[in-house]
Amino acid sequence: MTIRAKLTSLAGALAAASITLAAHASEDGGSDSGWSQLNMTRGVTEISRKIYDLHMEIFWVCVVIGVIVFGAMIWSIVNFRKSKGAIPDVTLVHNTKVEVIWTALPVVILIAMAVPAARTLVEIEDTTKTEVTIKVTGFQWGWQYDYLDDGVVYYSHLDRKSNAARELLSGIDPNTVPHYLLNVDNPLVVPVDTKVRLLVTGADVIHSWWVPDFGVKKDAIPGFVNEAWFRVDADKPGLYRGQCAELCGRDHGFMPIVVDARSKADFAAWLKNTAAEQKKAAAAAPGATAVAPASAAPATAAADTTASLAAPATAH
Ligand SMILES: [Cu+2]
Repeated sequence: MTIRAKLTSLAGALAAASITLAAHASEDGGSDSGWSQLNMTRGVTEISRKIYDLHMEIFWVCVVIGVIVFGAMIWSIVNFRKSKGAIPDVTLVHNTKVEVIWTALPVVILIAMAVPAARTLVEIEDTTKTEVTIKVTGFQWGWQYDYLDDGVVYYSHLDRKSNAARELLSGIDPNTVPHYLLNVDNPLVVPVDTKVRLLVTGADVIHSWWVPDFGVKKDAIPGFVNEAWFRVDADKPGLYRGQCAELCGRDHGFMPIVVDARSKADFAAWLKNTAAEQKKAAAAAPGATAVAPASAAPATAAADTTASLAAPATAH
């Protein structure tokens, strides 16, 4: 086969493949399947959309540059090849005019990209005027959410069904588990249309709190408090999912994040109820916080330990 014939058949195969893919994409249509899954999500916050738009802007700048540069290269290679009798043109070597153009043009392009990028970055970092503050602590392996102003604290772990199915030789088909490895027992509850600030830290190693729909990915580093914020669109309450995005040890893949965005009224009611429940539980079992260390005590303290362990159970 000649090179030309090979290239023709390769081009034909590529065209066929892209037509098939395009057909699939139009079949899927939806925003979270097909081609769109290859791209960033537009998300449900103003910032996530700004990040998306910025990403697309820069993407198209790169596409245009790529097409022009590779187009010029391929065109020159094909049209000025030796077999066509091309003779090297040495006038472009150290041509001041050309050098000025190919230095100035990239500078202009870079500045044009830096301006919108910096604007979005400044907005991402602006944690002023927040209405709800939640401390998020990553640990091996799960998350703790602490509503600093309301005294509500709880842990969020991988849900029981996923946890059972993921065990080696569990015999459970993961396809039968809804949202396998992406469900938690206690989601983070937040109000919509409210500027929620997260104070993100780590208890043991570095984790990263990542919810793509909010455009938030923040490292949870022991000894540091990182800030992030989001405001979910008023008309977009619902469940949003994410994962730990920093390899943090054996069960890194088993500490998903679920955010339950509720209407302001629902959130206020939930917060009030949960605060009251936690207060009641704490009052019923004043030694509850001592349970963990006590259970590790030597056998002589066994009777005492059993008593304090039993207390929180009766509270429910
Ligand atoms: Cu982690």
